[in-house]
Amino acid sequence: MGEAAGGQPGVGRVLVVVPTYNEADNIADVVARVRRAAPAVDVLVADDNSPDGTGTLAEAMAGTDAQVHVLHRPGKQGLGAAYLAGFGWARQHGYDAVVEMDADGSHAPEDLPALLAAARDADVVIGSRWVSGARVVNWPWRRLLLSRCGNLYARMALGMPVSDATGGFRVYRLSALRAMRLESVCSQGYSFQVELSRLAHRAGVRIVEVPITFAERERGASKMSPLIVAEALWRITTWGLRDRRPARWRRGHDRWP
Ligand SMILES: Nc1nc2c(ncn2[C@@H]2O[C@H](COP(=O)(O)OP(=O)(O)OP(=O)(O)O)[C@@H](O)[C@H]2O)c(=O)[nH]1
Ligand SMILES: [Mg+2]
Repeated sequence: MGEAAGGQPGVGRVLVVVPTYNEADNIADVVARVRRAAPAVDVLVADDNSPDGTGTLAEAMAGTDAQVHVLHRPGKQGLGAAYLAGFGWARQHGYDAVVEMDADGSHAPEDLPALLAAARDADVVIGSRWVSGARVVNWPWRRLLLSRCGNLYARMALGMPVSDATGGFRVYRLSALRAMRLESVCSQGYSFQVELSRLAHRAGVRIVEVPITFAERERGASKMSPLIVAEALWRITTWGLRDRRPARWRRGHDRWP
């Protein structure tokens, strides 16, 4: 392991997990920016065998920087599966916290120090687009509307005091992930972020939101699809209805801890 000794003050050893699928135009830049912005943290690129060679590019970076690692996965299995594999890797390698971050430049690595500073006094830090001080740059109005409505619906259906439950720039302490019982996670796409918000809220861990600057991707193609939106809608509705049922009607892991 090449991580800087001592890790992040007040947080410990931190691993930034970057899931990738066809991000060859972005991955080198984003990893370099993370390393500059937060030199004490390590990076794990979780690549789903991208046809454009993202995994090979990441491997080359890992060859010259002992704080960069690559998890090669057999094929495209969705964001949630890539993150769960990355979290498992972090656990096996003794990290104290993981960061979720997109590879497409939407999440600015330069915001990472603020997220890590907030993690000193929190179990989960959400980089939020919808709290005071945040900025959203170059997003088409349709995406803005989808995000605002999606978050409003998630907050109402699930009763969570979280402004940006769909965002994917976050810090989780490993202790929080253990308390959240990730074995119940079923999301494939972006509802993964809502599902983890819900599990964190239910586990009673300390959640804080920190304003970020979110920018539309400049290079490469979005993996967002109507199917992904439909999955999120369906799952949020199902969880919302399930959470409202009396405890004696719920099965197994759906009970409150
Ligand atoms: N490993 C892996 N990564 C994925 C998969 N789907 C998306 N990603 C990555 O997850 C991150 C977010 O995906 P994006 O396509 O940017 O999705 P988005 O940010 O919701 O959509 P845009 O705003 O349109 O970019 C990026 O780093 C993707 O490369 C997948 O199936 N497997
Ligand atoms: Mg994106």
